[in-house]
Amino acid sequence: KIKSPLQIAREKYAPKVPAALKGSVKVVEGDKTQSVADQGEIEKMFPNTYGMPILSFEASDEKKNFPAMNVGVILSGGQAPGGHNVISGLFDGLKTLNSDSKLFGFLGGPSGLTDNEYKELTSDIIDEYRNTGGFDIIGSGRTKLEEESQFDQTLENCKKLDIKALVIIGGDDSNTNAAVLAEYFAAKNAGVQVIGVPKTIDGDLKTDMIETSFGFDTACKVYSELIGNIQRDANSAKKYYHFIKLMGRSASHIALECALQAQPNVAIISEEVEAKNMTLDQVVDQIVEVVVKRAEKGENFGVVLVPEGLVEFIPAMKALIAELNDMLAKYENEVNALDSNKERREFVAGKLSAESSKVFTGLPNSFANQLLLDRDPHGNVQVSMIDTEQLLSDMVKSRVKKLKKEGKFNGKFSGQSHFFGYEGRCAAPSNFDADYTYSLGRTAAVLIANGKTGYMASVRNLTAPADEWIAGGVPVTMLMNMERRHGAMKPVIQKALVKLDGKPFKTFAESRKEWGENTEFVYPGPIQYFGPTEVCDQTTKTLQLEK
Ligand code: FBP
Repeated sequence: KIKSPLQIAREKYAPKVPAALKGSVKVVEGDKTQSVADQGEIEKMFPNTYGMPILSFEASDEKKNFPAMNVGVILSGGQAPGGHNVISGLFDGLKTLNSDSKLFGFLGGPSGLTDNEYKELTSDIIDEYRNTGGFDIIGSGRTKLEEESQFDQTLENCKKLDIKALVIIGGDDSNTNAAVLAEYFAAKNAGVQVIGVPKTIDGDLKTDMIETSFGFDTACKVYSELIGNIQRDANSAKKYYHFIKLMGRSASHIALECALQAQPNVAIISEEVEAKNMTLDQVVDQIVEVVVKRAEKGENFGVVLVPEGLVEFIPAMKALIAELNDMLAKYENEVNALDSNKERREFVAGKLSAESSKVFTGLPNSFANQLLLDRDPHGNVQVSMIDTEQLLSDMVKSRVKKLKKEGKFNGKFSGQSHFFGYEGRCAAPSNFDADYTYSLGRTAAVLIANGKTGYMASVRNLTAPADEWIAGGVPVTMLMNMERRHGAMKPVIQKALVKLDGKPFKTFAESRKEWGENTEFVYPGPIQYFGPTEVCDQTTKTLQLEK
């Protein structure tokens, strides 16, 4: 196999870990916990795993002997840089505790567990993937594990391999499933523990105890590099407005972080749009205002960042999408049986409330069609398939055309649209993500060896040097609340959205006027893996500001 010189050099990188993980570990129990909301209902649904204490690890002199154990691992959902290091950290952690322990990787995501598709991960395989991006070591998938028959099948397959614990590396939905599975196994006294690991580039799986999900750092750095490059191109040619949609299915953490890094002219933050009860037209107005101001200075170019999840945060669109989700779940067969998009749109419009029907029929057809696309297995709209950046560019274009006719705009407007998503999800992890994920893997091994279940591996104090990071575990039920999914109320991990009173957003809001009217672009450049620590080991601006 041919490897790039960087790949070869990166193989030798030894990830940094918290001091407590360097030798024997003492597990210290903190306070008992509660779910973030709906405590009564969540407690009833998780009688065996609700309320467990927070755990933190301390270095210890006591040498303990742990029996050999077989452990299974899956990667779930969208790729995020560092997944391979979670697995290599888990592998090294298990082998350190007992060299006869074995690690099995279930293939292709959660379906590997039910279909019993697996491979043993040996040191030869692990060594090939250290510090690399991607999830290709065992693959990933989005199958939802929620039926009891799937749980029983999983248990049967674990028993065949004498597996004592499963590690589920996933986002909010997958960790929700991990909690449900942990509770099911605990209730049955099945003898299989379940540990989650917080993954997603979206950065929306976080609390005080889970300061960031892995992959967010690397993905934002890749996108910020590209945004910087486009900004320099825009500033050189001075003829285009670039509309860049950034991944992040729901929260706008990625858009906000990239804005803080690159200082574009406009960055829409969905959470603000929702809080201010804005319409799509008002979002467009905001952009047009910047375009007009810049034109007055002769600057007919710029960069606009658009979060992927925007449409779901515009209140009227949100109401429409919620109705569509429930309705498409109910009439799935009828809608699928129709031959043309036109028929589908008409059928759907007839089933919506009067208000939503008006919003739906007022949308451009191509955009309305995109709202009817298949939901993902968790019942979410697949926002990465909706061209919001193009919609906004088109709407700005027609608005400035009108202003020109009225004599209120003297400049030029020409839009280009881009979508940055997949190009960031499998990048070679930054030093931060390589260190953080390896530490999370080592943490998961300690949680397992100490008999814990229903916990998410947690490594915090992340703006300090890795040596001072605090490793431990957080009960997954602590992050849960009740939400409507597929037309029914379900216990799920609450998504962490951008806080409008938080320092990252406030910092952005204080500067955006200047960034809009002037050209104050910053060019972050590519991720550096070797070199001075201020270049190579910086965390995200979000983490630094949230500290
Ligand atoms: P996860 O929440 O599973 O980590 O996935 C995040 C994400 O990258 C979103 O930003 C994006 O909307 C979605 O995955 C795209 O999914 P797919 O890979 O199925 O197209």
